[in-house]
Amino acid sequence: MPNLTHISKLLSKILRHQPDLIHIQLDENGWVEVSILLQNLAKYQTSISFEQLKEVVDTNNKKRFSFNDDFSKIRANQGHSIEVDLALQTQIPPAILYHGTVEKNLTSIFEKGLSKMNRQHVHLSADAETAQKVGMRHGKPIILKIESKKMYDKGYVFYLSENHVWLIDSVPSEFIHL
Ligand code: HQG
Repeated sequence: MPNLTHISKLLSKILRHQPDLIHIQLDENGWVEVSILLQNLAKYQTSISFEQLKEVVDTNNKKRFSFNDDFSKIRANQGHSIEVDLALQTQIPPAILYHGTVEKNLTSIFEKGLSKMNRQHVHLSADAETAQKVGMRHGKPIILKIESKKMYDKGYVFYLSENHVWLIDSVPSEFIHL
């Protein structure tokens, strides 16, 4: 019986990056029918119940997934590498947002700015502590401060995901500070 973390990681992989893994397709907004997801998970990966799926959605530490209103569909809230339209709302950012990274990326980041790399957006955090955790996934974390309000005032568009990750297309180096 897979544990909740295992299910969450598998769902992230399928709903953000590789629906092909269990032969499902996401719609243009990133949703898939829960019944099809559970059926194909059982067929190609591991069998989980609707109750387990709901527990993962409800208890996930980063609120990575959402159901629609009648629980018939599910999607990842952000972090996709495949192209989906999350119909995100634009938002006015706070004065400063944070980005966690590692030293080996710094030369390139200060040369070219922050790019979305394999994802659909650059991910920024509202607090330094969260950025530290994001950076730690890649090694010893370095926290960059982003002058988000200044960017907003210059016309850059910011989005806030369902689970409170700030998203943007790119951040030019002039707005990035150590
Ligand atoms: C770096 C997790 C060189 C960037 C987290 C990062 C987040 C550059 C890496 C979410 C660069 C990309 C995303 C440039 C950016 N030159 N390196 N020009 N521009 N980078 O994993 O932000 O747990 O795709 O600094 O909490 O680390 O999956 O992005 O180090 O919200 O839900 O390129 O993933 O969420 O790495 O993390 P990633 P990220 P989950």
